[in-house]
Amino acid sequence: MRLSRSFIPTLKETPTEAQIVSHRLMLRAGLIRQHAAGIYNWLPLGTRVLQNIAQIVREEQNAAGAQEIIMPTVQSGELWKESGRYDDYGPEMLRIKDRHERDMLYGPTHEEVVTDIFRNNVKSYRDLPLNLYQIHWKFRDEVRPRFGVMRGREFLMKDAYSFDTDFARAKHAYNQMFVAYLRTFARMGLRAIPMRADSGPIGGDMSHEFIVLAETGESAVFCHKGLLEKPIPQGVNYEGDLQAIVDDWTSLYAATEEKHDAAVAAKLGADLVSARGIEVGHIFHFGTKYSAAMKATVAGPDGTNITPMMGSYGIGVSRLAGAIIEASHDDAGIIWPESVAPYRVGLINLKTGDAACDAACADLYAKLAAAGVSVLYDDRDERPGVKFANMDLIGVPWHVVIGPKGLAKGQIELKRRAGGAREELSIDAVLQKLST
Ligand code: 5CA
Repeated sequence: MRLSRSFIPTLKETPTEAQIVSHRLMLRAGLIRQHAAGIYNWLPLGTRVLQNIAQIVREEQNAAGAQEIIMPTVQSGELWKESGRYDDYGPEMLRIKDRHERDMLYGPTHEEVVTDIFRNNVKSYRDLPLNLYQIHWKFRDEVRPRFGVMRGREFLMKDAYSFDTDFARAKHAYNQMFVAYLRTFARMGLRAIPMRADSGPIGGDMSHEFIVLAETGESAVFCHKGLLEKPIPQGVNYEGDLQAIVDDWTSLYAATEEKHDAAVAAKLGADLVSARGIEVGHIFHFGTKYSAAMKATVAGPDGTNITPMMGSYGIGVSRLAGAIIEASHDDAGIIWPESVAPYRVGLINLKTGDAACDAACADLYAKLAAAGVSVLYDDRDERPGVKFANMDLIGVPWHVVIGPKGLAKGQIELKRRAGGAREELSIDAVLQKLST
């Protein structure tokens, strides 16, 4: 993409309404714009990041055996009356009447809808296990939307729902998501620590929140420092027994404020980390809470009905964009991990209008595109300082700088955004390095 043609409305001034760095940088780098309290437009750069995050989530869900679907955002209130949550959910639920005065709502979560799909379409125990997920918009009329996309009212969530015939199998489904989550967040350059958590309005008694430690996090959290270094599981066989991996992670103390036991934690002494954290994922096992209330059953091997055991598994996809920036930025701007960066390379033409610079940039731009590398090419007629500052703010991982002096010697500059290391290389060497 040529910067001269792109819609990336960056801001020079620090927006005063933004209290935390990720919100400031998302506004300044032109990723998002607020539409109403807690409701955002995602501009081209933000959209690319959101899609990259969603794609990692999708790949890891698929690897763990979950299947993607898309459920409606606007739901019928009738289902929620069946589960008993229509009245319980309270003012966080955006309630809507259609033209026939029927109770509708904008979905804050989808346990009822997925259980309805299940009861209408799954008839036999042979069709289990089943795990269905979607990556879709939710609305929760939060009392205090704040920190930009971190606590929005409309937000993008990955929500998965598992169905199993008995507790042992449901535990396996829970473990599959537990391990998939460790891998998902690690691929985004984040260390998310699973912590014992309250299940809140979703219900159930087995629940973990995945927490990224950050000073600006909304919750106080406590954990054993060993969890900060534990290796992420590789080459996982999701059909095999995952209990040992889960036990390895859960045997060390980790709890959110609600589940914190100060007496137990005190025994950890210097190994205890007390910090603040951002909840990027939350998994729940809640047994037959929804399947029983909504009369979802399948025929068992002997013909008698089985009420399936369920779990639900959420990831805050839009919140992650903010969490990644909280974890990876400096005074100059965002430092995107390669896996989620809106572009991999930022190409800076130091002297737009100079025939040699223009030709070299156009040539490298075309060759990188042909190699499948995404490039943001700053071809504007601007001062070098403006271009450097802008590319640092946007935070793409690699900056290639082409100017008349270097070009005369056959050299261009390659800079790593993270750490700032620079090298002088030939155009071919840069092409080779960035194409692998
Ligand atoms: N049905 C379950 C799991 S599918 C559920 O709704 N879980 S949740 O309430 O914990 O939300 C899942 C994830 O969505 C959270 O871990 C968090 O990362 C994200 N999330 C929740 N509320 C918001 C919000 N207001 N703004 C941005 N992200 C949010």
